[in-house]
Amino acid sequence: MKGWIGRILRIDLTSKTFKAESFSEEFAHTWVGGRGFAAKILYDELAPGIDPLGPSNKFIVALGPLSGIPAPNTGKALVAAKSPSTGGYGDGNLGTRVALQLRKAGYDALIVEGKADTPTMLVIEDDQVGFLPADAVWGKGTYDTNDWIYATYGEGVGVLNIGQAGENMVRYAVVRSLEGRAGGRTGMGAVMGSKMLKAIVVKGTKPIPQADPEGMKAVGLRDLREVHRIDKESGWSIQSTNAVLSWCNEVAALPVRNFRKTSHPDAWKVDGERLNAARVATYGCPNCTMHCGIAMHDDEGRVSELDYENVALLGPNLEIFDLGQVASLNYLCDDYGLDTMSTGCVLSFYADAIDHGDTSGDFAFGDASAAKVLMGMIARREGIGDLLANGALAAARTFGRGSEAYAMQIKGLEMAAYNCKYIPGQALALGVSPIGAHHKEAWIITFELKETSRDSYGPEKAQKIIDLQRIRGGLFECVVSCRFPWIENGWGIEHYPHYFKLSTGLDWTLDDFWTVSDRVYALLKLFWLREHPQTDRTSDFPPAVWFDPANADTEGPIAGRHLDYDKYDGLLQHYYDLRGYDRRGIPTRDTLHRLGLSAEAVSAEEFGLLR
Ligand code: PTT
Ligand code: SF4
Repeated sequence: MKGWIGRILRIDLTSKTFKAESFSEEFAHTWVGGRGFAAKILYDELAPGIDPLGPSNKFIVALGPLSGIPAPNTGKALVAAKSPSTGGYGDGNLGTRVALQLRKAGYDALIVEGKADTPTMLVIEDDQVGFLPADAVWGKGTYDTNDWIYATYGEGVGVLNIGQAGENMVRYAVVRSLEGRAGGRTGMGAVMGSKMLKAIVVKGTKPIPQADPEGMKAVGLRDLREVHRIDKESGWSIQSTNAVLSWCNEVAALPVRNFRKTSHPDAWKVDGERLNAARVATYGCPNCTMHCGIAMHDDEGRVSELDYENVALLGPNLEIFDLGQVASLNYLCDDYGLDTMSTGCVLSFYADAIDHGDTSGDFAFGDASAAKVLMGMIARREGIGDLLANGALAAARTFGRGSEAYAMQIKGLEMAAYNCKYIPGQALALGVSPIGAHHKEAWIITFELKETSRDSYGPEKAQKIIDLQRIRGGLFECVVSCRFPWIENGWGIEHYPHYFKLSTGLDWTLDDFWTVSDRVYALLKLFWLREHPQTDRTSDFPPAVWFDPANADTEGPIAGRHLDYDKYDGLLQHYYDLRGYDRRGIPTRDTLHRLGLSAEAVSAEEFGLLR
């Protein structure tokens, strides 16, 4: 087999044993890699109803046939498990040298099972796996942990690690990699923590088998240079992801004050121009020539790397417009290993609930000092932090009094930084994301506002979401490569089947990838249904507040407007029809058979899930 190594490393933390397992060509061709591998393994191997924070959950690092090869932006890895924040399948994609080192060690994926009885660090060096004590770094933040690992094993190793939030099983704890950023906003850091797994260190020395290594090198190096040239020409990396902040403010799509407002006159203070002006360093993932990570000094002089999502949800969403303070909140999230996005939404929900008298507490919008204290309490699960560590939905269910309506989450995962009060297509894209309210699956907002009408609930939006899901949540998450060259700099999607051919020798069309993508999405739906048998289409709805006339803007471009419940329901139905799902949003028997999921259909029948 070329392109894939054909081996998965399975590690049991309970018995401190490991083994390499082979997989078939058929498995590789059916699931490709990354999300495809992780979804299939978790669906097959996890018993329904297991506790995501118990020893029966499995933590997976999955790579794809493009991981680590010399093609643009291939230094990414997918981390996956049953999600402690949604109870469904969860994953995240982060830049890390592990993407290269694990493949060079001879594996396409890693499955970590069981639970260690003391804090543990896994050290994988080619065929060897060490189970080492992690006492020296347990209780420490991700920066100190990473420094300690680099000092011990050298700077070239791949590292995934967690901070105090992961150790204390905060349900939105991330996995960190200082060679990239943070991944697994669906609580993958908490899953590592539940296994007492502080870090994974990987070093490999073997070549990655490729069908045409010389061709790959020539094309890949040429394209790495070309992507760099295009990026310099477009100037995208000057402001990187935060370029979108001023646009969102302009078009009334910015989350402000727990998404109550859609713009703010002070938003310019935290926009891409200000971030670029404050830049003290530029970071990039391995194998990348776009280097989009902009870092600045926070108000305490620490270096903090900021993206749009982090700025919008820790800044305007909390009504904090001092970039140094936002950088400081971001730094703390990175160090504790908290997801910036969920943390921003949980804190804004808490401030809103106090404001509305639905709970009491000492926190208000605009109070950066109190936000910092609360973050520490969440990471350590102290006081009110223990409840907030379970996420906005759990807190709302405790506060009651109708506060669930403004807990900004879908399926239990807190909202991405797009205020869709009156953006039906993007609201649907977040609603039908299989992992909860993450923008990674479909970012339709620019198409919606620039190429169609904001007022439309037409099927063209449902189709566009599927088109984007196939590329973003399907192709990029399965071959495992960063999507930014394509999305931000227009690097043609047709390059990817070409890289795939050079790597695997297979002559696939984009349609072949769309089939794999549809298969993976259908399987994720079955996974969701198995864990939530009472599910209905309302699990694909955004929070009630977006439908509430009382919450409509009072001024600006969308004054008096809000989402229409029945029309949203109609748009959702277009999406189900196009995907071949039933009225509950579950793939029909015919769809499952068409996608080659007959075996999964049988098991779904056994669980009584199909109607
Ligand atoms: C991603 C989510 C994002 S998406 C951001 S900013 W973004 C936040 N970053 C965080 C952070 O930083 N620190 C922290 N403690 N928590 C954070 N939570 C948030 O996590 C990310 C880039 C970005 S920056 C994006 S959009 C693209 N995402 C990709 C993706 O999902 N798949 C893919 N094939 N390519 C992608 N390219 C881009 O990568 P999650 P990363 Mg992360 C400091 O993984 O769980 O999906 O959360 O991946 O290495 O951090 O790179 O405006
Ligand atoms: Fe990482 Fe940004 Fe490069 Fe993508 S474009 S690989 S997120 S540095």
